[in-house]
Amino acid sequence: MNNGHTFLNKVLSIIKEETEDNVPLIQFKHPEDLEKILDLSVLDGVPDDRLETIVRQVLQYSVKTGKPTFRNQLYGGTDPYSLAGAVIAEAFNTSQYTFEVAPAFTLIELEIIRHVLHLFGIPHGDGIFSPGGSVSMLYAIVQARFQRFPQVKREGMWGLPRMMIFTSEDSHYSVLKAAHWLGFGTESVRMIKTNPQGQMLVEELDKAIQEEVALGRCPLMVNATAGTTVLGAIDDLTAVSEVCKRHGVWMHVDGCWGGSLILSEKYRHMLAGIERANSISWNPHKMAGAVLQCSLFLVRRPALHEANCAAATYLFQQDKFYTVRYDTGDKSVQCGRKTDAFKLWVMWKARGDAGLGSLVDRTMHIAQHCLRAVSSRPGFRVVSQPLMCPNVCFWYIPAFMRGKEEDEKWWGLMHKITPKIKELLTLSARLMVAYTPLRQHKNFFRLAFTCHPEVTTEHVADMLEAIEECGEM
Ligand code: ABU
Repeated sequence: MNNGHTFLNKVLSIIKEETEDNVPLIQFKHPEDLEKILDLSVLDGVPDDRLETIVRQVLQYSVKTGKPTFRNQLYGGTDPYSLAGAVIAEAFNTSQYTFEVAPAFTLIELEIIRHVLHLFGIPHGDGIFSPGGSVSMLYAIVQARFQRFPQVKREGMWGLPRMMIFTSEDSHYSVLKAAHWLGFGTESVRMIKTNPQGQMLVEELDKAIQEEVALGRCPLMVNATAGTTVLGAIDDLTAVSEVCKRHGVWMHVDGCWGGSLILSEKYRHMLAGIERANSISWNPHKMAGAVLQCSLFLVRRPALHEANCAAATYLFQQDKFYTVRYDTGDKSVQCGRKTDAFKLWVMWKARGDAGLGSLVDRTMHIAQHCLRAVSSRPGFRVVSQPLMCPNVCFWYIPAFMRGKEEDEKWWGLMHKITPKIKELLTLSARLMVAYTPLRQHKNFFRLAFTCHPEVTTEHVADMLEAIEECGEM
């Protein structure tokens, strides 16, 4: 007989068994083949023992993102305390909109926001957990627009001047998506050139703003990046802030990736100038190892409620029996909202500032080690240095291509070889690593390191050896 509770009790042991050390990183199957293997149809119910077999199969073909060799994205190596928080948060299944349904979780979110605002140097601001960096980008633009044109909330964009957003060519694509979604149009985004390390050219930014003003347009927001997705570049935030101040433009810092450096006494100087921002986004689910999704949007001027509230009377009644300012949900664009702060709070509570800081230090140390190894190993060529975040980007040049003229044909081949090596690495389950072209650069690898205490320098050596071996097949 089926019993959901008995099934639930088994789940932790299933997860443990399916993520044992001897389980491969991935058993890759092409979608058409995987579709045939998995019993996906939900038309007819199945007995619990059959369900267990199917669930185990799902896990068998899922990527084990906690393994040191999962270096495919900017997350991986989940913090066990955060995972404990996530399990509890899911089990208690509540929404973060009102104090009455999430009393302790509400106070926890407020405490984390208070602490994080303090760390970023904007102690009088406000914040909200959002579903990810792209939604935080929407928040940033909405806040910038509301501060400049508060009537936009009632009247929309009718009658407003054409507003422009500035961001670097290496910045995250969420700027373009947000420009579309919010009615600016992607042509209202000015992409500013970067230097070879991936930092926005601040003189170009200044020039672009002046050009837009001369055209009668309204420069609304500059998005500076602290940790670009590929190279991990951190814009010169102080210089950007001066340009923003001179032109009266909102400064947002997309610190989704690099924002975690704020946890480290040794590396937080890399974020100098972030305390001048009007708004900041930070994803602890990336470098810091919190469970997805755990993402924060912070704003200097506490106008989140004013900008976003819709005052639904069935939910945010003003005559409740407790202090209604603890009903924080109307600051959000969401109605139902997960208790994501708890996943961060549990790990922070267990590790403290110092513990999280040393995890970041260790991560940067491993990345520096990897960069040195890549720089000195035959066949490897670094794309960009010095490191600002723990991203190590490089090409692997197979032996037969070395010492040849690096003309267009040569680079054309390099462009094809990098994804081929990735395919071999994935199929052999030795390493999952990202690759990408960037600006004039043909496809190269990005090894990004996150706060994963089990990743060692030996793992780094194994990863490079795996790339080498697959590159010579
Ligand atoms: N913001 C998305 C990052 C994607 C990646 O992990 O490369």
